Amino acid sequence: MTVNVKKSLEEVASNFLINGVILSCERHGNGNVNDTYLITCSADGEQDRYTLQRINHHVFSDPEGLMQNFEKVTSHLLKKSIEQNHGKEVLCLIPTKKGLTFHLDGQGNFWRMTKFIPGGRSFEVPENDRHAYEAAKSFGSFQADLADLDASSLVETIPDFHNTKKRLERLKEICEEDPVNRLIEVSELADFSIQNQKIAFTINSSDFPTRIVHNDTKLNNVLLHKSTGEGMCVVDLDTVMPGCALHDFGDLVRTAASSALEDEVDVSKMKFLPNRFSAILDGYLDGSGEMLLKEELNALPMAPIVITYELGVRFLTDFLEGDVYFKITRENHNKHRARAQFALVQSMLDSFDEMKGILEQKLKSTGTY
Ligand code: GN1
Ligand code: MG
Repeated sequence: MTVNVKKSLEEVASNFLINGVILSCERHGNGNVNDTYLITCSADGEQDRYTLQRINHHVFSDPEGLMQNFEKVTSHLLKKSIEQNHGKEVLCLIPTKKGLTFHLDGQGNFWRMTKFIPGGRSFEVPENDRHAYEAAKSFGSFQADLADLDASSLVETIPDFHNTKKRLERLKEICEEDPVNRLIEVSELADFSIQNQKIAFTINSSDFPTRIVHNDTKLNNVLLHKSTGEGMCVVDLDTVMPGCALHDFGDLVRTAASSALEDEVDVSKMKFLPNRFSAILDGYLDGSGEMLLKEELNALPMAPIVITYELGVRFLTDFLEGDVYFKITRENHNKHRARAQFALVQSMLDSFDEMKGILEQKLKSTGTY
């Protein structure tokens, strides 16, 4: 980070109600959309840390609505945490000196700050089944805790976010246009998406209850305790809005029950891990309690296939558009991501009967069927 960038970040940070002198400012996390920084301050001989984020307003067109959601959701979660005394952390917003939840800088960028949560760590891959279980339990109880918040009070921060059919339509359009002449490089991936297009029609949100869900439940969007592995805090709340519980379950399976990272170049390494799926299922069912209806439970094995296919379609679309949405850190990054996702879809399809069997066994043993 250059001295000038550091200076301008310190200038942004100084608009928030923080104590003391800013000691350092570093890039933080691996988000593909927003920019995140860790700010360390010194006050009265102690060090305080904060997370500063620039909201990507090209992706989130209504940052003010988004911040209203953020406030409503975190206040509700905090109330639940106090009532239930469950000891889980909730993201805590630091207001600006003007008393607002965000700071708008001179270039039209929206910034927010939260207290840094010490002791937590985010993982790209679970180190063991316990991590997978704990992450799933955290997302399950996140949904359950929000079940009594009025969904209609939240803004839809990205319309049609998990409308897989629309995502596929967009891919088809961009294949027709091929604006940066890249289709020739990914024709096999485009073929895969068409040959498997029925996946996009299997889970329609309108066939399931509308719930407040997270919508971006990658493993790295939950903090686990760095030594015990216990779920500590669900983070990255920008897409929390009315939606379908199945997408949250599916996206966690996509990222936590695969043998390689979502952008793995060597696709022979990309395999679905049924044991991890089983641990995620246990955690999710324990966390969400009695909340899920029978039709939601029955669709759980299909959900990871849908969301992994959807991500493959989104990455491929972005590659064909010229890398305009997801941050890339290397050439062909979105192509590699799409290829890895479709390899994972294939591996999940091969294991679909096994997934259904695992679910059936669990529901039988808990007397749910
Ligand atoms: C983005 O920013 P991050 O990494 O938490 C994206 C998700 C994708 C994910 C894929 C708002 O999430 O939908 O699943 O990348 N977020 C948005 O890595 O599009
Ligand atoms: Mg994130």
